[in-house]
Amino acid sequence: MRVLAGNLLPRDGAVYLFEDAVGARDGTLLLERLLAEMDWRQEWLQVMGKRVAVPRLTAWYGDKGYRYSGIDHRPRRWCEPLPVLKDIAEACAGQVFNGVLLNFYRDGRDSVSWHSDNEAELGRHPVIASVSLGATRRFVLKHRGDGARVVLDLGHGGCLVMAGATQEHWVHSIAKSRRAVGARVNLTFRKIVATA
Ligand SMILES: O=C(O)CCC(=O)C(=O)O
Repeated sequence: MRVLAGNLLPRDGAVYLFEDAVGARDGTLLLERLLAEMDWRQEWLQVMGKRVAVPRLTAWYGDKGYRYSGIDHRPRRWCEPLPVLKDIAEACAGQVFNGVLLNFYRDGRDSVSWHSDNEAELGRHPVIASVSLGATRRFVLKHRGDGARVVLDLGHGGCLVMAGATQEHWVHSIAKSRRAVGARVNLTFRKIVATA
């Protein structure tokens, strides 16, 4: 596996990108299965008193429930083809995970707004491995203090690992795109250490 240039953050955390963690052909087959077989949900948020659709579909599989962005994800049991992707994520991250949040970006109108993965259930300084399949999308990390940015294009088969103090000091997002962008599935493997 090729890791892109060591730690990609200048300070206050560690981010590594394994560009070819999943082979291109395997990745395409896995993507088709995930699109067809995962329990994709449209979640809703309350924003200033209004009910707003989360701009992507999501699914949560794991040993425990998970509260994310104010939404309670009931645990769904691990099922095919998740274990092979979990093995890859664990090999990249060097740690075991017990849950995965899947995001399905249907096209360029789907996105994820600025946030960090700093829920209490993940403990202090969580390691998160994020596998991307399908269309390339631009992932931006922004430092909470001085606004410094690190821009990464996450392509098919890549695995991004965020570790150390990354979630404490940096937020991340994927903006909407006006370009024609195909489907992308992202799997963020997490380790729930405590139930909230
Ligand atoms: O789609 C991605 O690469 C990022 C997903 C993400 O930020 C999250 O699930 O917390």
